[in-house]
Amino acid sequence: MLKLYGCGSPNVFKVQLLLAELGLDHAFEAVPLYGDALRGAEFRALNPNGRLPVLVDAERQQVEEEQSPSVAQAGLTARFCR
Ligand SMILES: N[C@@H](CCC(=O)N[C@@H](CS)C(=O)NCC(=O)O)C(=O)O
Repeated sequence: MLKLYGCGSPNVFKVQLLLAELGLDHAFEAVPLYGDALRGAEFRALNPNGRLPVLVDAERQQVEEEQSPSVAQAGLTARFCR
């Protein structure tokens, strides 16, 4: 199961759009862009850069995306577009 951590930003929206285009079910967890959430240990364990979006694949137990929508696009299309 994919889980996207995001906020209402264009970078997050690009990943949401890609997931929709690929027809991939995913959970979404809203993370406040401002405040301490991105600096907390729990979030830093997901993404040491402390930035959104983050896409986690629970089955693979790894963070798929933590840098840019283009990285996410490359990773997701490589895995799911066959
Ligand atoms: N290179 C990343 C940048 C991600 C990014 O800057 N995310 C913003 C939200 S759109 C963020 O998390 N900002 C919080 C911060 O910089 O503290 C991408 O293109 O997705």
